Amino acid sequence: MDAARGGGGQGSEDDASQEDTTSVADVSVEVATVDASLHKLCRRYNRRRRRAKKPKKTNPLWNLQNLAILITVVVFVVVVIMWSLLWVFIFRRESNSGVYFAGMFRVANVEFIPEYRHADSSEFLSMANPIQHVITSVYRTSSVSRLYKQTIISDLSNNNKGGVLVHFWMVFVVPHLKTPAVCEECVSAILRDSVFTSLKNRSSVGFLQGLPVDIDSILVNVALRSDYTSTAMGSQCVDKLYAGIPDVSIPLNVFSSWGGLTCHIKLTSAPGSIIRLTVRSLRIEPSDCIYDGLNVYDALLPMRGMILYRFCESVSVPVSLVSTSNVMLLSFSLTQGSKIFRGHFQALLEEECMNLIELPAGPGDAGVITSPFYPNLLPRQCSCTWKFQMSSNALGVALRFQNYILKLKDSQNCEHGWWKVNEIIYCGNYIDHSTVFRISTPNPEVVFRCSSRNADQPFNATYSSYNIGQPCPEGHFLCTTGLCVEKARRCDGMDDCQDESDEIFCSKPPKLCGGSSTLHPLYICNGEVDCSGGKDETNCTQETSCSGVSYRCGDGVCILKKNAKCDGAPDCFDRSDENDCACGNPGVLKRVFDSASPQQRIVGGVNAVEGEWPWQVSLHFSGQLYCGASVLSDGWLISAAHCFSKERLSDPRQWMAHMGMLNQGSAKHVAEIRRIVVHEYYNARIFDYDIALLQLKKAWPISLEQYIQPICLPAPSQTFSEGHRCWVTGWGYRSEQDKVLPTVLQKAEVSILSQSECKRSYGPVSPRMLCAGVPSGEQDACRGDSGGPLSCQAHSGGRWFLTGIVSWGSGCGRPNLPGVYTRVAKFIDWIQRHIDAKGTKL
Ligand code: 4AZ
Repeated sequence: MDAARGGGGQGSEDDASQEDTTSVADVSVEVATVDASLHKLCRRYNRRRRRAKKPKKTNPLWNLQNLAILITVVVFVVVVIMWSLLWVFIFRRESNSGVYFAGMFRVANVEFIPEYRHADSSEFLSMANPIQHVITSVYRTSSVSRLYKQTIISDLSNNNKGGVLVHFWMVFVVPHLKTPAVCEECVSAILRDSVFTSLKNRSSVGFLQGLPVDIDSILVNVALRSDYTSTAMGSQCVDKLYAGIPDVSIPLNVFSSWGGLTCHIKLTSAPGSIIRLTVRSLRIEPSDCIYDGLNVYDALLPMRGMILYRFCESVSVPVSLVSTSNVMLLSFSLTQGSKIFRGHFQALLEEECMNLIELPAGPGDAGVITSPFYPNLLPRQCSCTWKFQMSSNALGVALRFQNYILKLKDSQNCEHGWWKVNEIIYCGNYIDHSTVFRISTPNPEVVFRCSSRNADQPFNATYSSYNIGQPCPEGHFLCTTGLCVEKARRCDGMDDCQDESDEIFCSKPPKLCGGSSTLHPLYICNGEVDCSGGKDETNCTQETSCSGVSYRCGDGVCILKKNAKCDGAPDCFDRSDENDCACGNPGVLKRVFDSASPQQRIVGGVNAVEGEWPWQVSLHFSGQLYCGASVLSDGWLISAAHCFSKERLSDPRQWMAHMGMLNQGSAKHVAEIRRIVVHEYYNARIFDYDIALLQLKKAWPISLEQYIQPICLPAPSQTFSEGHRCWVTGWGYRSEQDKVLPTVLQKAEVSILSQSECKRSYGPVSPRMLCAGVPSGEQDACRGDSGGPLSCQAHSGGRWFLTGIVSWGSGCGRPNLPGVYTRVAKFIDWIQRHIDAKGTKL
């Protein structure tokens, strides 16, 4: 009987629970009926209770079951209500986001008074409030009126052009879908278009609802919310300092205890002056300015377009930089830890840079011209003129720069200095060697204008007169870099001109193995037997004078053997040539190198096998394959600068290094990137200095050394002669037209080409470039392979060296258009300097 009743009871409970499910579903759909449904549920529960009570004997278990159901339902309903409220108040709110703009403009015809420096003064408020209303009314009557929230005038500064410079924040609240409506250009255009200027008085000052505003001074930049909250009024982390007297240093010392915040120091100086900031020392964690950094702005608000300089690493040698006007903002982002900034700032009176130079005849340097404010960084805006007066019309002016070159301007803008020499325009560029710019007209006028987006490196040049009819001394050759080198040095296999102009159109040096003439230095101890009996390869460990064709041992002694590094034989007396040689040896996994691979030929390539190229890395940007790289150590990779040159590509957080991988998607290790170091002279137009280092966040696990291993760096003297066979590897496209990237790592064999051959294909290529390919073009690198290795062995079975980095080329796989690679041997000091400074070991 109990059992039968129990079964019936079970049946009715199932029915009830079905009913309950229906009503709960109703509740979740219509939140407003929650109470009614609850009421219904209670009634149903009471009915069931009454029904349950009908049997003469009450079953306590039965009541407990019902109670449990009720509690479950109530909890469920409460959860639904809370979720709905959360959705209404949090998620829906989040779908509207704040968009922040920092802006400034000059209000003319107003006299600045010192009280304006204090944002809480009544004078400030009576000036700022009407301006705030004007801006508000402009945007309230514009196409973005519904999105506009507020304007806050944060600062008023005096201005070198007169009037008052107004610095303000604007906030828009924008549903996600409408974000494009408040783009930087749109918001800026609204303000600009609201200024009415008269063509008649030809002034840039017009009227913004009655306010005299200089239309040329309007600048609006989108800004970060964190910058807004940390600088807008009420922030505890803003300091203001004023330099009223020129040349008086005001100390600036910051000891971070705030950690995790962005703090600002606003500097202003007397009208007519500019500000010089000197950073004496800065101690921060290097992180590409992601965690720690000091941004210096040429404005009073953190405006993206006004960044003067970014200090992303510690500074130990003082650096000074100057502003364009009398305002500057220091924006510190410091994480917890002992972070220290020491420095000072001062007001400088602007001076005209105009120089009259009387140049005497005769050899030797007559003086030095320097960039404005030298040795301070080059400002964003400057102008300087040098007028040379010569003693004879037969004389010209030779300007010898340390690390700078002038080239005729083409259709592009000058990025590192604009020069006008006798009405001809040149662009300046930084380079790692000296150049001589020769002006062959008498009494020339040289005008220089700063044209960099940020503060740039300073430069200097020694000047001398030279004989226009005979620029170089007797017995010398004029290089296209303007340098003069001894004629005997032409075609000697050494780049004496620094641009190889002394080494082009040279016939291959004859192999003078016998007789009295000496054998060309390129053939001596280059690892190849060039003379019968191999006498060119004997006594290679003997000491020689240090030059580009000798190997420098750790103790500074140079030996003749060019490829001494990691060749398995100790050649240096101190054995340093065999130190640090745990590299370039694919090891156990790769037993038979030329083993048959699946036949998938791509730009002449075939599938690689597991462990064959353990230094090969696949670099993924935002989850997509973008470039290749090579492993240099447990903490560093090397790649091409052009992979990271655009702003969005320079954020290390967006990159992942897939290591120890044969098939895409099966990496043995995926590493995060801490920092990207792009070569400071990288030239995006001609791909010169196309090299970058990537520091990993964490060392890759040593347990993976079977799959991941560094490649050896060549010695600066390393030579592989024309025709030497090397391998290029990567997951790049298999042809120019290809739309699908291969899954398996591809390898293709290519031959090193002479620089002359390379120039025959491409015209001028820099000494930092190297060509490799096959005449038919069949084997080549392509898009997606960039940054990856060109791996070479001195001899079969030897260690592999990173001879090149995939850089550029005309298309892919075209006949007589070889791949162009970054010549790694030219960058050994640069690589070592960066890796040593920032710690190879993590
Ligand atoms: C590229 O776009 C690229 N054929 C790389 C290498 C070559 C061409 C293009 C050489 O990344």
